[in-house]
Amino acid sequence: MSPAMVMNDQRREDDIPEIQYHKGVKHLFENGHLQTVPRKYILPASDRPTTSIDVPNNVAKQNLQLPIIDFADLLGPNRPQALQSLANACEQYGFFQLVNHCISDDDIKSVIDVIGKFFDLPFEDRAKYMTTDMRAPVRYGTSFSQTKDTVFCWRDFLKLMCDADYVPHWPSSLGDFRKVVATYAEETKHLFLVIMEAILESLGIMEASKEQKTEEKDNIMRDFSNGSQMMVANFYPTCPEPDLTLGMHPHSDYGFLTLLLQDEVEGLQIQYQEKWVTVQPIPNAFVVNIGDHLEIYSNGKYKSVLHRVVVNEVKSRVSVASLHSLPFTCTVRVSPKLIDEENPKRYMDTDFETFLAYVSSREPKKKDFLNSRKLFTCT
Ligand SMILES: O=C(O)CCC(=O)C(=O)O
Repeated sequence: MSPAMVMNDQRREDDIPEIQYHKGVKHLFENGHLQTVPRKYILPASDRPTTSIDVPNNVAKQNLQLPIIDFADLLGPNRPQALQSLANACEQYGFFQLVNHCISDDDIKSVIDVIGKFFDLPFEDRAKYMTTDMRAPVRYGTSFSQTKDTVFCWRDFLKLMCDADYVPHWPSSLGDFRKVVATYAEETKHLFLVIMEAILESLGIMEASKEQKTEEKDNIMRDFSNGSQMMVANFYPTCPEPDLTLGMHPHSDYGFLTLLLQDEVEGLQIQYQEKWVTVQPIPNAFVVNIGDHLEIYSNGKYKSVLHRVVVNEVKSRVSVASLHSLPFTCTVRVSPKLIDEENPKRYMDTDFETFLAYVSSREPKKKDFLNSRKLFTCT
């Protein structure tokens, strides 16, 4: 350890009572505790975002230009080419950026603003929504899994279940919060349904001609219409020593697709060709990624990809992820159309209860849950 590191370690604020960490990073920040990163957030050297050991090996210096899918092309005469680009993006990256969608810049600005206002509320007002109950319609919290993480993430979050029945539970003290977020939830659900239909077509679940509907496609699209949607708003405060910690640890998302809105501040990194690469924000575009459920449903053709969030010293960051899947009560299974002699069924059936039981029983790590559903080791 260098003399500078020893000095830094000596002045580290370690007399913070554990309970303070559970109030969130923003609260610590507001209470002036953050001249250095407290030990609670310091990752082992091998897991840090940049270390002198791993820079040449697994951290790419340049940002990654993800494939871009033009939403209008999915709906018009260019659909066949757009489907091909979509299939390539899903197979090669598990991520793409969606542009030219029908959500207005004003609606996007309003949702980022209103989420920012929530995080700006006095701690006591935010704290009303603090719970470790993963089924709560509204959940304010910190880190990734607050009850299980040994090292905390530099992130606070607000999770909202998005069924219309849940909206009356959402924060009410912020003027038009409910209206703005409910409108945004409906709009992202529409995007999800259009993209999901295109993905089914790209997988051969639905034939190229709209007239040739298949029963499987009709059933699953009906389930998606009634499906689960969870909104996760993330707030990453500025960090005095961003090389020691992460805003979010490497993870994959549990659902079929996640539609992520990020503000103009970089932070999202995805694993691509065994390197961590930064996703360059495009104003008002959605970063869309494959979740574990779609990896299962597609029998591993489209894979969920590990991603993480780095923080910085200069600017706080806000992102809003909209996670979509089947209804919480439905079983997720491999599509029978994607099983044959060459491609035997690779994943066990699963459901939301199994996922909750799994993540409640251990520290969530990387793609552990998905790996626990594999029937045999597959690439
Ligand atoms: O903030 C981001 O860019 C990513 C958020 C994320 O991965 C998540 O909410 O699961």
